[in-house]
Amino acid sequence: MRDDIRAVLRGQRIETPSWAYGNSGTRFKVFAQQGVPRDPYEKLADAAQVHAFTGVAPAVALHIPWDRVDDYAGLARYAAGLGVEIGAINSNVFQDDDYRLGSVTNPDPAVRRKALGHLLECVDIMDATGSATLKLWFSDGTNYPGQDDIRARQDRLAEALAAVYARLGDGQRLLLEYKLFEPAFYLTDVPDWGTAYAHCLKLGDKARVVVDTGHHAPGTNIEFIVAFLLREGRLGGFDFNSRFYADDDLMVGAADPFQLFRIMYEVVRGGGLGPHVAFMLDQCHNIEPKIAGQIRSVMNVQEATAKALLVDVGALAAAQAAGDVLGANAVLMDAYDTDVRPLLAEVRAEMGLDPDPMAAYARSGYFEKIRADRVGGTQAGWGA
Ligand code: AOS
Ligand code: ZN
Ligand code: ZN
Repeated sequence: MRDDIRAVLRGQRIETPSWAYGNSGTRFKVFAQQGVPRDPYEKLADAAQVHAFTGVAPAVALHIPWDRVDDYAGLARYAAGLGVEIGAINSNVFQDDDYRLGSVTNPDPAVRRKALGHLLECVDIMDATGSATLKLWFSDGTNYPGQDDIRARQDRLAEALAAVYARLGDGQRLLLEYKLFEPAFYLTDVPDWGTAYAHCLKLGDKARVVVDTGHHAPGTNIEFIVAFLLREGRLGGFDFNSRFYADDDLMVGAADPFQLFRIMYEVVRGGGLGPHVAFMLDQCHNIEPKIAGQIRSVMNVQEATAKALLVDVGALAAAQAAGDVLGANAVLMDAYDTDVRPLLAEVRAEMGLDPDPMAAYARSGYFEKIRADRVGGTQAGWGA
């Protein structure tokens, strides 16, 4: 197997979310699991296990206020001591009663000021933790036609984004996430990549679009969006997860590994495998064990990446140029149909890791230890 492919796989970087380690559920039920973290420090400790067994998950996304602490610089030092670092700072302007009619697009200027204040606080936390990325997702929208003025809400959104953008320091950037619907059911203020892209273009080069794979209408060609944004230099990252129906937040690669491969092929094709694109997981493990679920998810991304790297680009270009429809498709499918698990096992061995992260984690006794040590673990704050 080519050395360059192995090197890329060794250098891959997948960020796990702090909220994946806490209890989560749906609006019907949150099933509490044993041993879940009681505070952000314990979430980092769990994330460090995912990195220890995969070698490619060195960053942990935080969510404010779910991960609120007194000393963020201290939290970052604690992370470093565990061998991980703080990744994207995720803002939360969706959980207060004040946000019933929206946050930065709310018709009430006082609510808008409050929401902006939180977003700016998140940049302070980036300064303290050394995080380079602010991830913005707005639940803002309306439930009924006529409820509010669509254009005015776009104006308010643009105003808030400009204020946040102006606060970013050197080396910091803003990722704007879009979502088709939910919690708003009629209109969402950032419903699609085009809206996010247009706002990012106006803001400047430090603003990029983040693609959450669960945030599209069924049948949407997500790899097209990825190809387009990469071509324009505006793909900031991914929130990876799987969906069967809506924003299911299941393990990435579980519902449609072929789609994940197609996305990763466009990432490779567009030069997106690098630090300028953040490969984040945005998942909730409602019924399956959380740390093992994260390890499995990281491995699923690795497998899709390995297959994407295996595409014979020369043969593909030749078939495409010749108009050989079936030949071109066969080149892509050959890569997808390759069993890359032996290759990844070798890559892990080269990194000094156990070739089978799931089994190694299970053998480690970590879960048994946290189950005994941690009593009264907390809910992630999500999906209740
Ligand atoms: C919400 O649906 C989005 O996917 C968010 O990215 C995310 O789940 C939330 O911001 C958690 O912090
Ligand atoms: Zn997301
Ligand atoms: Zn989501």
